[in-house]
Amino acid sequence: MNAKEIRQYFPILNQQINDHPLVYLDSGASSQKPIQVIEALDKYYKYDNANVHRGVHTLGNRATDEFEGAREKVRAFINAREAAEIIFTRGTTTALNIVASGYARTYLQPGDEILTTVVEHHSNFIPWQQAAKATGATFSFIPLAEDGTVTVEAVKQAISDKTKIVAIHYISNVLGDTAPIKEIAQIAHQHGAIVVVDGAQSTPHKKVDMQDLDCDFYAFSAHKMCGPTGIGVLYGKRELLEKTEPFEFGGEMIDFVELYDSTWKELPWKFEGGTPIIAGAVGLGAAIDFLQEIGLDEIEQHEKKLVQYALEQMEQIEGVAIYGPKQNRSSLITFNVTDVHPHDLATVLDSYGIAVRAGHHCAQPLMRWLKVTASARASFYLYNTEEDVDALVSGLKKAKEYFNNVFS
Ligand code: 7TS
Repeated sequence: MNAKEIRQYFPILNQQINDHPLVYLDSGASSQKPIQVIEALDKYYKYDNANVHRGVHTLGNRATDEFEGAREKVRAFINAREAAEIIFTRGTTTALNIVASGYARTYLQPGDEILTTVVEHHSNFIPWQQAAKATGATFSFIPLAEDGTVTVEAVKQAISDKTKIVAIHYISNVLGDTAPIKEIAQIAHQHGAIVVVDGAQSTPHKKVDMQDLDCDFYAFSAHKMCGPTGIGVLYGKRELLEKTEPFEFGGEMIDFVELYDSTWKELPWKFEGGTPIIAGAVGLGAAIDFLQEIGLDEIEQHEKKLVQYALEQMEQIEGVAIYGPKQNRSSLITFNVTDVHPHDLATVLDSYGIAVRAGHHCAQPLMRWLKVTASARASFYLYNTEEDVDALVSGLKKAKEYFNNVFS
């Protein structure tokens, strides 16, 4: 994989920010989009746009074929059994809320348990916290290892027959650890619980296989994997999706509407009320084609090498504290520099054209566990190079110097 060649597909990367070449290290928040995806959206709107599932006219049929074709691409991409198990949503957040609302709130009873971790992004935390509050279920946490990782042992100890739902990240957006989802699913199933996986940070960076992982629900967002904003996916096993109540009611998701009751369309459309995210699905399909052409294994290898290269250099800088596991880390590094607020750090880095994220990363319980209020994060993707890492390291050194001078 040649990241320098790949960069040519991303027009946005070819620009100066504050008189420096842009070094985009915030793909964990949202990735950039290749020309292939931009052109697919352009083509759809220029030549094929119409509403889906209703018309007999040619544009309507074309749009429907492209929309449902994208669903099939997603199915193959994550190796789901059937396209009906792929629900298009607004993103990971909506996907997880569908399960928390239509499944957890419908079926949990007082005394049942939702098991999660304090590592979760708020999108995979608050929906469960609120579902527990609404149903009287217990909200419990798998204890973390010292480096913040989730071990199979810890899951075995935390789970019980009261556990009905295990809600967990595949890759954390702060620590970059990879949770042992396949083993967790096996353990959960032995206890009669289901596993809901937040795949927002895993799907862009590694091959994922629903049948191999055997998780019950899985959520991800297109905008973190070269696709457009406004669309994501909820995967669910058919029998569980059948049991899950619809999240939104309205046009397109009904079979029959009577005065005092209604019935729902079959899967997946039962969850896609209103005009669906047609162009978004087309864009997501193009993003999948793009990623597959390069190869998810190649992307993962490239990022692991970059992260290793970055870690080696960042560890040398005095006063830099890095969070998360040392080994087997995915595509991001979250850190702090002694006596420098991460927002100030990110502002100085931006003055050198380097984009990193600073803040609590929508993971306040984890910040508390780490005993920090905020942190900075550099996140990498297929278009990042060793030169980007060098720029970050040099930027960090300059920022440290700047703050040392200002405050000494
Ligand atoms: N889960 C994880 C692990 C995430 O990283 C994010 C977004 C979400 C859920 C929510 O995804 P959305 O597309 O519905 O917003 N994470 C980040 C981030 O780390 N910085 O900005 C957004």
